[in-house]
Amino acid sequence: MPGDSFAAAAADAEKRLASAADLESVAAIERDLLGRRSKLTDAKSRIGDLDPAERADAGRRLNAVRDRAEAAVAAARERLAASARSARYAAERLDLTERLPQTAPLRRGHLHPVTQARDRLEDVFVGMGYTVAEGPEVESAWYNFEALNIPDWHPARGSFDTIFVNLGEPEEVMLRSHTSPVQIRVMDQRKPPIYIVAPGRTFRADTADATHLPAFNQIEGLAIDRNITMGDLAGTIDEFVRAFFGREVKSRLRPSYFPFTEPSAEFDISRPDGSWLELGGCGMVHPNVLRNCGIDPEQWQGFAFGFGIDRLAVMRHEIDDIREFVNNDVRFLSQF
Ligand code: FA5
Repeated sequence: MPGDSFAAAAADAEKRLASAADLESVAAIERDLLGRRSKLTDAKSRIGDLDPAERADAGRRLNAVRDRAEAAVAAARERLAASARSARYAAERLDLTERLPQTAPLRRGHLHPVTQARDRLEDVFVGMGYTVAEGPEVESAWYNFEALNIPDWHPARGSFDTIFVNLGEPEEVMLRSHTSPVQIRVMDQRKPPIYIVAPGRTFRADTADATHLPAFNQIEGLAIDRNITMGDLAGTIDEFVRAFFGREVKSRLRPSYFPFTEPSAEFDISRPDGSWLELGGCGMVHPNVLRNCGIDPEQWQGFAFGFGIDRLAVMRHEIDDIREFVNNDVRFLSQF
């Protein structure tokens, strides 16, 4: 039978395919077995010599062996492709758990000096019995101005150099120009007695110079209780200045004006060279502000203050220029 020698060759080829080490050997085996001048072609041509009655049967058997041989070739190719893939994956593998040998000590960063000042301020006031409150950085005219007794015709609005946000009615939505709106938010929600501080970022269209930044930080303080006086305010400021600086820094109050406090004052602290730096404003909470929050000014009084945290940090570290804080020069920042 012509197919028999092909079947024997195919069985032998199957064994060789199973152990073929590369694609070229597979191609050579395929050519030899199934190609144009192969054992298959030879077997096919010899079918023609057979008795016509035997041809169909011989042809069927030959095709079956051929199909099996072709499948064996395809399987060998797939086996080699799979192992080539895994070899490539192994070569490309990244060991993400690898630890490089440490040649120099790791350098740790630390909190920004202004953040350190803010944390320290919170600690000082928490130590005095205050809790910490927060408010949003984008505010409405009601919270930033109106509830604070600054109606839209009031000239004090001009002094805040407000940065408005293009949302809603013109000049209705803004980046808060001070932390005083947090006073209103707290009094809206809590009943007196209230003792809070509210540190946070504030924004003004101020040109940066040695003592101004367009985005800076303030801390607001609010104390509402029965029988609070200006003396309590002065004592609180004194106490905090001493606790914050831990050294002899003098503070002074100067009469001033804010629509939301009456009487109002500005307070300065002394620099090492004897000059004064304005730190913030303060005063007794205006009765209109208490009324705007549903608090009866006949029963409750309070004081409020607000000052610049960046300015405090400048003082604490005796830095000449507040802009150093936002230059992000690691050589400068790593000193603190
Ligand atoms: C106010 O913002 C009032 N809300 C403070 C206040 C609160 C008064 C409660 C009464 C009762 P003033 O505009 O003066 O006030 O700002 C307060 C402080 O923020 C300034 O003294 C200064 O320390 C700081 N400050 C103001 N503008 C800047 C700026 N551009 N860069 C850095 N610090 C600033």
